Amino acid sequence: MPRQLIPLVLSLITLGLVSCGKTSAPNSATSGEMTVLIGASNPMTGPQAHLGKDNENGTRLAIEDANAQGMTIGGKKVKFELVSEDDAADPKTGTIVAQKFVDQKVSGVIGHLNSGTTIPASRIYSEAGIPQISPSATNPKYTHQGFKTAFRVIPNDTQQGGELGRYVASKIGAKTAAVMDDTTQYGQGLANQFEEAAKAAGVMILTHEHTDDKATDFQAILTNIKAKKPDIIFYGGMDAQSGPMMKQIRSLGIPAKFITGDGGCSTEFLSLAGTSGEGAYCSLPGMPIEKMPRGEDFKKHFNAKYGEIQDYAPYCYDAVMVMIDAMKRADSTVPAKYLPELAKSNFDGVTAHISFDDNGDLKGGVITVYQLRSGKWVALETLGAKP
Ligand code: ABU
Repeated sequence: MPRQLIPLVLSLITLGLVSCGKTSAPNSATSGEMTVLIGASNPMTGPQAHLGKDNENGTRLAIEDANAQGMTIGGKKVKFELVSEDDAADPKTGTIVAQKFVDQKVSGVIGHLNSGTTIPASRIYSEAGIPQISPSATNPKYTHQGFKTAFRVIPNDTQQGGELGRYVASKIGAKTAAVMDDTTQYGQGLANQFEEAAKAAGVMILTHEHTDDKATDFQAILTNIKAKKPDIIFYGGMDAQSGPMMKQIRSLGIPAKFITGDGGCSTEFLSLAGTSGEGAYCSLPGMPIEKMPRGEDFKKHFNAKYGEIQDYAPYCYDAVMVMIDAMKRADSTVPAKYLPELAKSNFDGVTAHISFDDNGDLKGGVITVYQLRSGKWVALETLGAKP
């Protein structure tokens, strides 16, 4: 390109009059084909990047499968396109990403991964009328703010914390517990729900300690916990903390059992905790993958392309598919047109049959408790209403 033309081309790019490699404008119809943007926001950097990648891959797989079906919506052949953003699990960055998605006119959002990003972002999507389905954020507040655009495809922490609190009393036989959380909306919220249910089931809570979602050294807190001799330690937080914490619990000679929620129930926990993790308990919303309606097929399909599932990839896949199903029934990808259909979903997903209550929460969700045995998470029991 002649050097004298460069300033002109740069100006046109800034004004959006020249594309940077795209063949069609987003969410637009050209020559009979319509490109529909689906936003996905996850932590793609930092200590939770492995979970963010897992979510992104589950979302991408669904979009590829939907495109392979060659769908026609509103008389146009549709091509779905993933717009993936890194919110770094940071609430402020989450709102910046949300505004970016609104400005890009995405048709829907799958995410965010964390409750701490999902909740503040949900107001922005609500004001813009853009449907949002979180595959992993479990803090109950997300769907209890009165936003018609907010949905999730997994049970929330009122259910998860409640089931875990009762489980340690009735099945593990704990009489005393130490509680710890990462001070995030997820970790602290889940720990509070656990504490309330455990107390109600007769477990004495000896202490409730707090760390954060960047910490890796828990020696001071664990030394305090050791002196209290709890039967069990509950941690509300993610695997980047619970993995190293587990090692430190054992290296300090603390004999207490250990239990955590879905944020620690990952493949990554197995490597981070190593052999110190043997005997640890965790929970994941939903049935074990082998018992999900189409779990085995999904696992093979996902493993062949991306390797082991970390945590939420099947839920990301379902979130995309239930959104597209609503678009098909509405015969429109316009948010205001397909949103009412999304609320009325009755969809046979990979993970469960998906329908939503008036808040946008999954109806009939269950929680499965696992134990780490010989280096693997083994499903012990599924709790709660059957889907
Ligand atoms: N549900 C655990 C991880 C995501 C979150 O709720 O923050």
